[in-house]
Amino acid sequence: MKPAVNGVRVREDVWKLATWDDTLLWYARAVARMRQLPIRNSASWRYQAAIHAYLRNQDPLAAATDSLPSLSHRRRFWNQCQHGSWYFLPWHRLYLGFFEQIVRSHVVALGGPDHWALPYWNYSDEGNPQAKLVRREFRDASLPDGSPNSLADAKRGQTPSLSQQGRQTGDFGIDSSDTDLGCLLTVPFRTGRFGVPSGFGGPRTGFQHSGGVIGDLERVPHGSIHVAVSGWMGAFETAGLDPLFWLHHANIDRLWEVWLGRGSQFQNPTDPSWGAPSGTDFDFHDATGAIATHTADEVIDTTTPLLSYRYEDISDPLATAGLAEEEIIMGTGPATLVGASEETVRLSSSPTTANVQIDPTAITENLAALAEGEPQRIYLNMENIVGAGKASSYKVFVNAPADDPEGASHYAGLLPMFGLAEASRRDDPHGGSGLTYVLDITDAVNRLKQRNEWNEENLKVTFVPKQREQDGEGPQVGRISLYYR
Ligand SMILES: [Cu+2]
Repeated sequence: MKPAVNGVRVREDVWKLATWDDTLLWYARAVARMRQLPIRNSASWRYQAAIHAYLRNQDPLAAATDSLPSLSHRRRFWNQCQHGSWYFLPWHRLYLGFFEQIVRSHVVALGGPDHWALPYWNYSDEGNPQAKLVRREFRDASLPDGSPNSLADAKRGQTPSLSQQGRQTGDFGIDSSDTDLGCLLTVPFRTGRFGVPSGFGGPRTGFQHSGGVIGDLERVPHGSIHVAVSGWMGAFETAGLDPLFWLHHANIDRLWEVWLGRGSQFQNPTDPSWGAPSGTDFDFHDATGAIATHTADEVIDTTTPLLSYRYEDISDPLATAGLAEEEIIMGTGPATLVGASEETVRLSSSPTTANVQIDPTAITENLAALAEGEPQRIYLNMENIVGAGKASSYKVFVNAPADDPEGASHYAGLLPMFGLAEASRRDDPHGGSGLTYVLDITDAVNRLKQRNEWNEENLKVTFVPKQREQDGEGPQVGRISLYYR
């Protein structure tokens, strides 16, 4: 555990800690204490998870003796997590900040150090061959002193075999499609236009649980890691019950700092409804149980007394890979719909292919409307995806031949279905419009053109499930559309 400097604590890379470092040992002790507190207590483990989402009939820790807070209290403080929204990053930053403060108060009450800070899990670290594994401190049945290990007390794994393998080796099947940062760090915070990717931080929305177009960071690695770890991590209402959730989100929060640090062109929204004291209020409880209300503009600097942390490492992974490109790659011209699927598409546990008719005239018209020298970019939209059941991830391929549905040169991106059931429930605070994803497929299309595998009038889209053992019906994609800009 690194010391605090001027009251600013250090969130450390979990893979750089020694086995059962104090950071992990005190986390385990505090979680065990929090698990003992009743769900009504805002400093309890279950209350903290319920802030993200809570469904009584999905609560794996529900007990007949539970006494829930009042309905009005739950409406204000529970089911608050922000997804498909430009509030995704600031809301989760505050959520983690107060969680960290609460854990620390338990650590101190148990006799531990008051510079305890949440570690982060950098599964995208190319320099660490173990980066994608879950550390043994989250799997061991007991602490070094023999007492039960609360960090291992969670349900994980996409399938029974992955669950068992993961428990033994830490390998839950996370691969580079889940952790690849791709062009994530080269996109602007948001673009706010239909048909184009919603940017690094998510689209402009009101305060909302889910429903908007999923931002690039929220898709991969955020959603993909939720789905890959699966179990409690695989659904909004149980995610916060897994001690790993908080290390995952610390890394997502860290990537925000990495992105901002890449250059002055990487900027947070300046819109007052996002970044001003008059912006949307987020309500939490601090470690004393007092109500704490804050806005996005208060969390931009993590070193102020409100948050008082910094990350051990926010170096630019693109610079390390010799790929420092300072260009922001989304254009500003008009987005043009050039084609859409005729019917809904039902995904399943085997590859599914759908066709999108393209209107070549619309592509030419879009090109003419672009500014001189502005490159035309191509966006594949998967709109209003709905479904129930366990979330899985689908790999998307364009114009893949039937005998090689997963050829690397046809790969367009990953669709993690994290939040699918939540976004599909009409009777829920989560919406009913489903998930909408947008992939930038410009590079994939250019590769196809070079190999003469591009068809001006038809696009073939193939969805390959990452986990084949899933059962039941897969999600339904409302419409697949193609936009040029
Ligand atoms: Cu999350």
